[in-house]
Formats: sequence, C-alpha cells, structure tokens
Amino acid sequence: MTAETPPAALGDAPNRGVLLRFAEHLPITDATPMISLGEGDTPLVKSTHIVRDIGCDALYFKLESCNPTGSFKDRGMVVAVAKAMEAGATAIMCASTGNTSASAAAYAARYGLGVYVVVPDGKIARGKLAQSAVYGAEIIAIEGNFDAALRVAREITAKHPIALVNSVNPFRIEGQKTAAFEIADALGDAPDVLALPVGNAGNITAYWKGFIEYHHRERTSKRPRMLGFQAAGAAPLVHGAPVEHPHTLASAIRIGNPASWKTAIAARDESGGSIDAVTDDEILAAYNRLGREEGIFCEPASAAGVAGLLKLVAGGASFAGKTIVCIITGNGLKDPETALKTEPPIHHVAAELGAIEREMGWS
Ligand code: AN7
Repeated sequence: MTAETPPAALGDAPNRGVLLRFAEHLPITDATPMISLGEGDTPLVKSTHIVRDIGCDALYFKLESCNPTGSFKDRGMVVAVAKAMEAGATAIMCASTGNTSASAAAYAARYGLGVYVVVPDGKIARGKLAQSAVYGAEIIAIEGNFDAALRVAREITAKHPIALVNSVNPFRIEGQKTAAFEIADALGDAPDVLALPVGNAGNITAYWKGFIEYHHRERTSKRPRMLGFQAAGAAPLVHGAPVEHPHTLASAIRIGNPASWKTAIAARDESGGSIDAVTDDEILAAYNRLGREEGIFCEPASAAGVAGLLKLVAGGASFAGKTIVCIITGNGLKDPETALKTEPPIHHVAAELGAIEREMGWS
C-alpha cells in the first residue's frame, strides 16, 4: 500500500458516500459495511429565472437527480442495504414506482445480493425499467398499482428470508435525512421553506427528521416550513383518505395509500407547512420551465415542487424575503416517453453547409 492509497476503512468510494460522511448521524456499528456507490453530496444550484415568479429572496434546486442511479433513493438505499448485509441478508426486495427498484438493484448488484423488485405492470417509466434490467434484478410485474405491490412485498418478506428495503424500512429514512444536513451545511442555516413532491411520503418524513436533528444539535437557527405536493389524481394526504385508483402522468408518485402517512402529516403540522395538490398540466408546465429556463431536466414527479410553489404564488401566497429549497428528486432521462410526448422540433437537413444555413435562416 502506498501513502496515497486510502485505507480500506474509507470504504468503496474514498471520502464519498452517505455512510462515511454522515457516520455520526447514522445507526452505524463496527459491523456495518461501509458500502457506497458515491451517493449524496449533490449540487445545490440557484434558480436563474423561476425565482422571479416565486418572488422569494433566493430559490435553490437540490439536484438529487445527480445521485448514482439518478434519484434521491440512493441515500436511503445505501443505509438499508448496509444494515441488511450487517444482519446477514443475502437478498432484498422492494415494491416500486421505478426509482426505488433501480436503486435497490444497483446496490444489490454491487454487493452480490439477490434482488427482487415488484412493480405495477407497464406503469413504470422505461428508463427505470432499463436500470433494473441492466443491474440484473428479478423484475416481478404485478397487475395492480404501487399500493398492491407494497402489500405483496410486505407479505413475501414477512414469510421469506428477504430484506424489505422500501421506506417502511427505517434505515431508508435515516439515509435520506442526510440531504437536509447537506442543505443546511451549504446555506449555513436551514432554509425558510422546503418544497418537494410527495408519493409514499418517506422523503418528506426524512427531510423533516433531518432538519429537527440538526436544529437540536444547534447546527441551524430554525427549521423550514415543509411544503409537500402530490399529483391531483393521487392526493390522498390532501383529501385525508386513501385513493383507490391513483392516476397521474407523474408515475413516480402514482400512489394512493402512502406508507408514511402519519409522519408526513406530522412534518406538515409541526413545521407549519402544507401538503397540496398540483394537476398534471401544472406539473408539465413546471417540468418544461425547469428544462428551458433553468437547464434542469428532471422527471415529471420532480417538477411537482416547482409546480406547487407557482400555484401557491398564483393563489396569492407571498414568499418575499424567504430562502426556498426545492428538491429535484429524479433525473429526466428516466422517463423519455414524457420528454418526447410532443414531437421534438427537429430540423431535418442534408449534411451540407448551405442546406443548414438556409434552414436556420443564416444565409
Ligand atoms: C422521482 O420508487 O415511491 O414521497 O417506488 O421516484 O418518499 O415516496 C418513488 C417516489 C418523488 C416521492 N420523486 O417520494 C418508488 C417511489 C421521485 C420519486 C417521489 C418518488 P416519497
């Protein structure tokens, strides 16, 4: 070993990864394998255009889409998989609208675990399906929605020696809370407002836990108002009752009976926040604006935070003087069908200077 070689204790992604960076905040023991795919440490970028319409002091986007499998799920999955390995598991399972399955499949592949993903048949975005396939997961497509998939995944893992790695697994929440720490560290304090999409409600639960813990440790002077947004056709937390047939083009959050219901409501109420609904049209408008005005290509569900903020402002809310962070939960490449739903405006031309000049109006 040369002086430059990091010691083995630094793990698989030297100086990177959620387990190493946040060890003091996580339920890690001497027996926990310090695994990593380089998750976490995602960019926090300032809005250049949309901020004007929100009317706040500063609007930031936390690009969780930059995680190794393209979504925030990796932060929690690395902890859940490490703890499953520590407990001797040789296989993991999750129900998923696509991103959890991609993340579970990646870590399982890397650490030699069996992986079974239960997904609503034909209802997950193609890019996410591609990820699970390439990572070598057993893909179990059920007739039914995410809520049915989670129900059977719970039944199977209660009966067979397979670890359940959905966000009902508390280690997932522990890992995901680290995004709150990163935001507070980057800003020097908690933001005034945190806006994010809500599906199964694990992420809003995790952020709130993270902000509470940092505040207790006096790393921040305040805690943010939590503004969660569900798709209008899949908004059980807004209606106060499960939705039997959830529908939205934002397939990631097509969930009718969130597992972390109570903790999401607690996050809303304790923070003085709200959980509101945004229509698919509002989601698509925000999705397009993020691409064209901010250079951020996210998946539709991830645009719900921006859609929600714009909706609240249109309804008369004021964010004057506030610092807002909006969570961009997943990468746009995961859902190429939505991106290409309208024919892209392509200039079809000959491979010839003059033809291109004429087409572009440069001659
Ligand atoms: C891009 O992958 O539930 O409220 O099975 O993929 O914590 O569920 C995904 C959820 C937001 C909602 N944005 O987060 C799954 C899954 C994206 C997502 C959410 C999801 P939660």
